[in-house]
Amino acid sequence: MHMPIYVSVVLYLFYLFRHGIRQMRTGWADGPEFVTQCPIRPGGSYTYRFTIEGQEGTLWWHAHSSWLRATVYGALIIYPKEGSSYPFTMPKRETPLLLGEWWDANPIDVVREATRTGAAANVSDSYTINGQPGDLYKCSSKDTVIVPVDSGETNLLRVINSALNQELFFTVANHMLTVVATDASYVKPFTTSVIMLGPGQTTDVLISGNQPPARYYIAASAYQTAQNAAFDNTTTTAILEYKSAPCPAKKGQSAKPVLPSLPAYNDTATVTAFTSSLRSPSQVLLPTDVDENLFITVGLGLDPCPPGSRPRNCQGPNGTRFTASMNNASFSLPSNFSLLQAHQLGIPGVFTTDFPANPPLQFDYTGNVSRSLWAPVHGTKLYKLKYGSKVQIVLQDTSIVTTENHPIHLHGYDFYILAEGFGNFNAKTDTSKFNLVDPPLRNTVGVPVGGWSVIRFVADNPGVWLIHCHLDAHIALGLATAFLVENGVGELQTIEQPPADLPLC
Ligand SMILES: *[C@@H]1O[C@H](CO)[C@@H](O)[C@H](O)[C@H]1NC(C)=O
Ligand SMILES: *[C@@H]1O[C@H](CO)[C@@H](O)[C@H](O)[C@H]1NC(C)=O
Ligand SMILES: *[C@@H]1O[C@H](CO)[C@@H](O)[C@H](O)[C@H]1NC(C)=O
Ligand SMILES: *[C@@H]1O[C@H](CO)[C@@H](O)[C@H](O)[C@H]1NC(C)=O
Ligand SMILES: *[C@@H]1O[C@H](CO)[C@@H](O)[C@H](O)[C@H]1NC(C)=O
Ligand SMILES: *[C@@H]1O[C@H](CO)[C@@H](O)[C@H](O)[C@H]1NC(C)=O
Ligand SMILES: *[C@@H]1O[C@H](CO)[C@@H](O)[C@H](O)[C@H]1NC(C)=O
Ligand SMILES: [Cu+2]
Repeated sequence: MHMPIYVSVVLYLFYLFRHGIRQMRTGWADGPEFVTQCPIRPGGSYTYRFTIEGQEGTLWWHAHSSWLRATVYGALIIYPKEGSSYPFTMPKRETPLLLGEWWDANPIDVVREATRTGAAANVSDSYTINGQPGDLYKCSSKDTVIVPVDSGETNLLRVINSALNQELFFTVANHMLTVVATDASYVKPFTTSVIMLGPGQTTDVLISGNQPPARYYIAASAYQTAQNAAFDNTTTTAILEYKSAPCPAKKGQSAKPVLPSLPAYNDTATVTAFTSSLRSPSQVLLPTDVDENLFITVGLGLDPCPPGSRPRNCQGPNGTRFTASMNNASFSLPSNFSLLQAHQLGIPGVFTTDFPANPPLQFDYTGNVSRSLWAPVHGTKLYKLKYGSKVQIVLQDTSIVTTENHPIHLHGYDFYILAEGFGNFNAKTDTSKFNLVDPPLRNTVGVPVGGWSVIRFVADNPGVWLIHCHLDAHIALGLATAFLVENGVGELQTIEQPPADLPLC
């Protein structure tokens, strides 16, 4: 049985995005501004109506307008249906842990400044766990989240990376983590001391109260792969507290919880070990006989400053402006209609469907790329998919400006991650590395720094679905495109009519 969920919102100028929900035919409730709706105006309201089909686990919702999701986000947890249970022993407790990012400034001012100057956006001043930085920052000893556990208990931690721009390592002092799910899909359980999440990703881990009763830090810090780029090099903490822990003051123990060691900010080997351990619980029904074989480069770029520009608007490296693209197309949002409305109503001039299936130029993607290739074209280029087509995408990082791990998120779908690797994808030698048996199912894949990922899905959800880097600093630069998935035959393969209260531009 499908349970409709009604989320009612009255919000200032943003739309909410239920990140990762496989809602079929109701793209109107997806949320990204100018993609599936126009923003909700001040004082306006819009009710998101959608049905959850077959998903269980941890997702989240967030604003999808400019950088408003810096503060507007929350967990969206889908429990097993009544009468069914988790595929692991029922934990005694469950704790959602949302990792966030905080600026000692208005985040909207930060992104506006970057857009105006063309420079890199300012980095955050702290990370947070459930909104609190933790006591490793100055004057923040009272602002620490306590996560309870007791000896012999198991706690299910639902970890969500809600940070705007930073991939994060996550660990707990002296405790191993048993990974049981990512992005609301179960995985074959495995044990690790540290996990890494890109913005947009979730990871459910079981933790056992099998250590001496005390207080232990839960900690997160940056996984940073862009070279010569500033980043927030701080550590946010919460405290895992055994209920039976002796009161530190009374027993004369150190008041400080045990601190875990976190990987170095550039420890890609640890990230690779983690992501390559992810497997579906059993053999999957993988789409074969691929209809659409796409190869999409992802990366940054530098635009020359238009003649006559003021130096204050050309603050990128050597008087340029930062940009980003997929297959050399830097994505701009429309402003008069949402893409989905323009598609549904047949309004011309809002988008084109000429997003290239392959890089327009082949080059050594991760080598020393000639400066003549660094400036992309700008536009609102979509890629059209027939209903039901089987799609494979090689996502290839480039070294233009810098190589970097980009967390690429696809709306409206989950996809299997068949393989990942470093350097340039080579169809002749890398196809044999595909996991065609039990690849993990996710909605966001961290494309390895200077490397590639291969994903596969069936285009069975008609609509207009954004695919983008989940580092918000990169969306603003154009690291995005959208799939226009055509209707199939019959009502159940056709996008629903827009709701009467859909916000218009
Ligand atoms: C960005 O950082 C610079 C340098 O610290 C500072 O002068 C500027 O005010 C910051 N911008 C915003 C919007 O906070
Ligand atoms: C990050 O901070 C640590 C501790 O303050 C310091 O030792 C390290 O050099 C910093 N690393 C970078 C890359 O800034
Ligand atoms: C990580 O950065 C440090 C300097 O901050 C460097 O010494 C080390 O070689 C780097 N490690 C990797 C794996 O790149
Ligand atoms: C900027 O110019 C300097 C000096 O010519 C050069 O060394 C550097 O590589 C340039 N940086 C970029 C990103 O173009
Ligand atoms: C919508 O905006 C685009 C670009 O700004 C413009 O080309 C197009 O004519 C507009 N469409 C309508 C119907 O106003
Ligand atoms: C990259 O290529 C440029 C010109 O093609 C050359 O000047 C530069 O030295 C090369 N850089 C490296 C690191 O090989
Ligand atoms: C992107 O397109 C621009 C404009 O045609 C071109 O100058 C540039 O070389 C292209 N770069 C790549 C990587 O295709
Ligand atoms: Cu990115």
